[in-house]
Amino acid sequence: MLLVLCMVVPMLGLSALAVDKMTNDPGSTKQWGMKAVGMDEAWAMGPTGKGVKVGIIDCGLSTLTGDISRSRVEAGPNYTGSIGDSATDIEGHGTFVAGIIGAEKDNRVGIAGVAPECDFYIVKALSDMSQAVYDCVDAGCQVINMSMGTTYSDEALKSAIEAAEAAGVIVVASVGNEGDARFNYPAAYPSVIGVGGVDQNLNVCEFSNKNDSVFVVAPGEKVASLSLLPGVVSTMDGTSFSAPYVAGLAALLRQMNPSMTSAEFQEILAATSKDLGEPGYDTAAGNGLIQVPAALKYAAEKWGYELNDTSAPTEPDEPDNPGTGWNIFDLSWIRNLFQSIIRSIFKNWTPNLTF
Ligand SMILES: [Ca+2]
Ligand SMILES: [Ca+2]
Repeated sequence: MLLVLCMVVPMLGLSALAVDKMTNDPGSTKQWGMKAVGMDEAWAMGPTGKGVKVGIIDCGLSTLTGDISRSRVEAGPNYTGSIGDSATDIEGHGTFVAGIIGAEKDNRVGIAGVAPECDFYIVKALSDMSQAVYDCVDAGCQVINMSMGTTYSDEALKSAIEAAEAAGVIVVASVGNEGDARFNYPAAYPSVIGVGGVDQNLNVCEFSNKNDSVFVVAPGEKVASLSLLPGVVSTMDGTSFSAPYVAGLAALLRQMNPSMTSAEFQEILAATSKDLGEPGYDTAAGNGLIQVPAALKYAAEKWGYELNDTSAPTEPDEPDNPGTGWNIFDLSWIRNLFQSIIRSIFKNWTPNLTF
């Protein structure tokens, strides 16, 4: 089976447009994509993906980045033959995808993801997509992200996707980077949310495939996320990195309503995404660019869910450098304690101890 991860070879040179700092994560100013989908507002609205298990079928997830704690990651099967279990990654694609979905927010490391408190179930698979889908369903995933595709339909994969739909699991997939009208599977199956990419000017990326498998678009160029180097944020291009924004949104909505179906998710996306290009649905931008605050509000209204009131004035953020006064980062009390213990042990004959 010919299968490609939906990434574009990174181009050196232009860097992403900087945006205002939205969180205390150092890569925040590179996260133009989070701003474009409204996360600067949505992070304060309440849902964080807590309690929702997101399956990622990819090349693994490295927990050495320091921005997705090991306790959030369940390692599923590894079908790739690469070393390590599924909670490792030597290529970086899966880790980058996971960061967009759910990197921890305001922990002063890396970036912030759409659903910063979701749980992850990782299957390392690059050719056994259908088995990996069954694994995610069996593991109780509510959402599956597949930033990959193959250009011909395969009965086994089709059946697996149907089984996921029957089990109420929402599958999100990238539409592919050939830049033409060809279909990629699983994105082109009707129950799967196919996601294309836009650049920083909200134009549909040239490489993003254009056909009726495109349900919505999300940032796909110079997308910032976690590299394999701890603490280092990099930027990448590809519809691989658009799908995880939508998977993250699915996790937020699934927290609000654990029984949301794929059809309901499609209804919410179609009603709340920002139309781009030709008026109405088109095969380049689908129903438009996802808008997370509008989607959460629409869903809250639909389900009678109470979101945080973000119109109320909020407390100013804690400054990055704590000022004068007591703070937990001042460890001089430990030094003082040790000094007094050592002094009491050595009594009067160690007057010149210094720390
Ligand atoms: Ca972070
Ligand atoms: Ca349009």
